[in-house]
Amino acid sequence: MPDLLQIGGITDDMRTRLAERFTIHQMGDDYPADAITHIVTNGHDGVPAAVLAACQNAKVAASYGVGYDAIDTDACVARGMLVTHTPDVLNEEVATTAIMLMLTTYRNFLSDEAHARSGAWERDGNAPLSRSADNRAVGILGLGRIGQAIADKLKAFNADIHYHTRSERDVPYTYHANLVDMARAVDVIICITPGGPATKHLVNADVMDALGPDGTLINVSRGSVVDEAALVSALQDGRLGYAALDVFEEEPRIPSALKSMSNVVLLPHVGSATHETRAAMGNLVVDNLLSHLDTGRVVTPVPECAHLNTG
Ligand code: NAP
Ligand code: 8YV
Repeated sequence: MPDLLQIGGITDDMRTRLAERFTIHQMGDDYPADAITHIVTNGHDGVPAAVLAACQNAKVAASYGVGYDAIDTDACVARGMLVTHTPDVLNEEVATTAIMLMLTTYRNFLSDEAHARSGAWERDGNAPLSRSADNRAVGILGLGRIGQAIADKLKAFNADIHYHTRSERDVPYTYHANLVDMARAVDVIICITPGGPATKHLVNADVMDALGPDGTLINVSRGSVVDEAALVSALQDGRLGYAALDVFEEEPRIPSALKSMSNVVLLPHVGSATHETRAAMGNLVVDNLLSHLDTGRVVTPVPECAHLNTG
């Protein structure tokens, strides 16, 4: 059987399917680098340069996640290696996470829940009023597969939808070629672009200042998209009102300043983390690897590698 290098964890279902067709080697153990033909990894661990250099016969790296900024696709393409990811199967879940972050921030549900649970309701009376999440102007930064699912779900809240991408799309929302202009026009920005150098610190102090003291920044994309130090300063100074974050610059580290702020909601990168969606992602990872064994082609190559997917 061909040799597969496993980087990071995989689910039991993935292991069961993969073990029927591959000899699985775990990174960290001694593994036969020259024999490795396939690699399974994830959006956090990527494929370290040392592994790429050692596994000269690897033909496919299949990643568990849609974002692949942790993988050097240029280096993979240069040596004819296919990289796959898991688009679409997680759109609805990640969009739901973004909407839940927006609702939680506007309606102050975390402190309301604490008010109920702690006995403060009986002791001190009603919880303070919150802000309505309905009828808001929402700016989506990155209107791709997940951004569109977020826009669809926002219809239920009668949102006035704006978006910023590099290329304008044929959609019934207000397009802004300039991100600061969009920030001035909306109440909330939801970040859902890819990570990597092209989007690093796209959301900077100017964007936060334009969003303003009543504005809310939601990030479900990658921590690198938001300048985290600038975010802490903007929230501390009151130049930005609220933030809700699923992703951080140095995961799993979250700056302690953010942890102490009551106008911030924090999640540990759980945008797609349900049993159902993770099972669908895992199946797609395995489908890619088995398809390559059977046909020489993969199911969902990243765009940079699509021209190599010829079988
Ligand atoms: P996608 O379909 O490729 O959409 C990406 C969108 O971002 C496109 O609309 C693209 O439009 C825009 N974009 C790219 N670069 C940009 C730039 N420099 N400035 C402005 N807009 C830019 O990707 P997707 O499937 O929706 O996934 C998006 C990202 O979400 C993933 O890459 C991943 O990092 C993140 N994600 C996070 C979680 C989580 O658990 N929190 C889960 C899944 C995904 P243009 O090309 O026209 O600019
Ligand atoms: C996962 C994600 O947490 O798909 C992505 O890009 O960020 C998440 O779905 C991650 O990739 C798991 O490896």
